[in-house]
Amino acid sequence: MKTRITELLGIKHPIIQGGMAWVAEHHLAAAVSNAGGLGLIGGANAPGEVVRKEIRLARELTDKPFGVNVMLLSPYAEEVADVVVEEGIRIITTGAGSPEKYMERWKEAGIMVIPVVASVALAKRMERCGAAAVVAEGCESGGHIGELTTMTLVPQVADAVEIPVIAAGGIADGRGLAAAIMLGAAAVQIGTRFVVADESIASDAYKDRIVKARDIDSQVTGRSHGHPIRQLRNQMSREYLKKEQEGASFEELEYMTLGALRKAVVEGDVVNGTLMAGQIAGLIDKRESCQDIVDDIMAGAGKLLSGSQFCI
Ligand code: TUI
Repeated sequence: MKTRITELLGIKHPIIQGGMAWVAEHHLAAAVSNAGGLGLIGGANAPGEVVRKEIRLARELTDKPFGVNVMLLSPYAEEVADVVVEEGIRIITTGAGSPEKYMERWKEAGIMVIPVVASVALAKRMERCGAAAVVAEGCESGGHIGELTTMTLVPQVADAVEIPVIAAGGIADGRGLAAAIMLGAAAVQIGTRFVVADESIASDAYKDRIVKARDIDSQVTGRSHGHPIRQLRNQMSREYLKKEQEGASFEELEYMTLGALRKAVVEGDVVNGTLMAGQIAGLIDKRESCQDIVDDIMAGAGKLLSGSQFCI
């Protein structure tokens, strides 16, 4: 399936892996790229030198294009912004903010910048300052989210900008890809389904929670202080919400979740860890390789879209 995004990024399939903190490291990124999608290394809260190492390790595992996600709330965002240039990265996505202050630096280095946006206003601003595309991410996504759903955000962003739009949030199969194309997107970004991939280093316990999740098993914490995070319900999310309802300060809540994502992903602590995952977790019922995931999505979408005028 050729779209404006497959042509722009030089990839076979219009599937981009989310830049998930702790999960999106070199094994997963390389496996998604080798499967014909675009793998991403998630910079998350990692120092620049850690990201540099991840980039070099990914290069040993794939000769296909892959990118780096720069998480703009990271205390290391500035040094990661330099590392991606020094390492010759060609594709950057950004999350959790506006990358305006890095745009000139990245564009001068010939990098395609693809900001994740949660509103039409930010999408337009990103187009004006030279973004190559945008990811329009709905609040069905796991992790840090905006307000709008994918169904409402994607067509409004697609109408507002000329650059290609990548849909994210609530997409895990061929139906999701086909629907995204119908809404005006030229590709999808997928997170939760790749967390359970064989090549994902996420703990068995984390993967099991996603595979067993039902439709209603995610909830959003942190709305009261403006950092909403979608995750699967567990003791941690319940305690957090209770404290939040009791009016706990931002600092107290932050302290509570310090290192909690690592606990879930790396240590497999699904009781005290933060189990970031999207609403589509209920649809995901097995572990498989990235190649099988990509092939399944493409086969499903191919059937639905055959003869469609929406692909190029
Ligand atoms: O960034 C994400 N998802 C994430 S980042 C993350 S790590 C984290 N840890 C603690 C606190 C916060 C994050 C876990 N999940 N997705 C991309 C995304 N970006 N979703 C929403 C946004 C967004 C929201 C508002 C981007 C820009 C924005 O406004 C910026 C502006 O200046 O208008």
